[in-house]
Amino acid sequence: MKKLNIGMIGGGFMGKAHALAYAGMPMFFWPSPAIPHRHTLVDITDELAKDGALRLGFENYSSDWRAVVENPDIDIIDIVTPNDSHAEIAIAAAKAGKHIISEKPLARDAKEAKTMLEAVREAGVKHMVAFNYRRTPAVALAKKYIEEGRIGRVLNFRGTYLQDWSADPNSPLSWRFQKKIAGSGALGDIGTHVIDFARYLVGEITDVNALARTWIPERPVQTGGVDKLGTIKGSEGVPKSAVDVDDEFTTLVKFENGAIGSIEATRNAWGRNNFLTFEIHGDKGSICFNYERRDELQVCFSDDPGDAKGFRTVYTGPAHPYGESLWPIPALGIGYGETKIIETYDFIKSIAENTAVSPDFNDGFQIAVISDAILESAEKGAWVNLQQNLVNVK
Ligand code: NAI
Ligand code: SOE
Repeated sequence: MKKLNIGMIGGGFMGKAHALAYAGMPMFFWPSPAIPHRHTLVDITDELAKDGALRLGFENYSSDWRAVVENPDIDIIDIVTPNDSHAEIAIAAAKAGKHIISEKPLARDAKEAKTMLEAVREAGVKHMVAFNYRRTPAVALAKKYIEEGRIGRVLNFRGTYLQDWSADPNSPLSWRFQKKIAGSGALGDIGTHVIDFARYLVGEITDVNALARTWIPERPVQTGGVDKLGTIKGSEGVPKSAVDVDDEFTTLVKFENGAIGSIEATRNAWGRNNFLTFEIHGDKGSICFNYERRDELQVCFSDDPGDAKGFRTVYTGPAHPYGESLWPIPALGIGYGETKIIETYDFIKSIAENTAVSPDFNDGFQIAVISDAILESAEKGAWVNLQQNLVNVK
């Protein structure tokens, strides 16, 4: 069976998730299209890289991503670093002829994302952007129902991503609160997952009208280290520095197919953890999803008998997308790890079988264009048309 050597750049939160997926993928998807081999782990120092390689099961380690990108033994470069290094690593990897999976958001803005898209297109390598939530079986099932016409013509999409890990003003100023590293705040970090849902399930977005706010204008400085997502204690008394990204945004959206809707995201919503949801209304039914109950899809069809009309729960299992390869009966429980395992399977398969995979860097670029338009709209207090923004990204 073909082996594909992985060079993974970054050994933090997503490093763990992707390493788990490389190890677990063949256990679920067998026979596998190819076996991902954890070849080299890169981090910013030899010490961190060595520790990461041991922890995440990589054969080698390095603190020099350029050398790993140039290594002829490496087939795939996996980018799991903060957002400011995605473009430089991806462009070098494409030039070296490596297939690339990059974490989301693809880049800090559309201009940067476009350079990455151009590089992978020119190199003819496979490319994927890691919007893994669309690989939750219940989300893929929603897509199937929509494509089969089960809810008819889609009229409305309401999507949210609400978290509370940054609601405490003492939660530190990690890279996620710095524009030069993250590009944007809640928008790029979590809002982009909802934008991915909207495009995947409904279609292209043409116009946005947004509001954005930074609720906590300064935070205690975090010196180095991975982003602990608000869990570093004892920040009281530590010097503070300015936050220059959004804490929250909300936008109205218009879709190319005539549907309308709204998208919102915040990391300051006390009581919400990973409240990634959508509710979609069609002219023949409705679908509802909440990632915090990710085995479940709520459905209501207009031809349900009158005395039984209302939302009912479909528990995903072997009868549903990806289900046969996962667990033998419904509702045993899909976790975050499984979404990454499915993502890895689809990416490895696209390389082994030379087929297209999505979401790819073009999707990542389109999402960056929409994100830029949301910030522009919030700034201007007016509708922004996406076509105009696509034209402007030269
Ligand atoms: P993190 O802060 O936990 O880890 C980042 C790691 O990259 C650290 O080990 C750091 O030392 C290393 N690093 C930074 N610059 C580097 C460089 N130039 N070369 C080598 N290593 C470098 O960050 P996290 O949470 O893992 O985020 C990484 C990326 O994954 C971000 O783009 C983020 O938006 C995305 N992400 C995606 C998620 C999803 O659900 N798809 C979930 C969490 C993060
Ligand atoms: C923090 O908001 C975070 O880790 C995001 O970066 C991820 O994309 C999201 O899936 C979970 O929360």
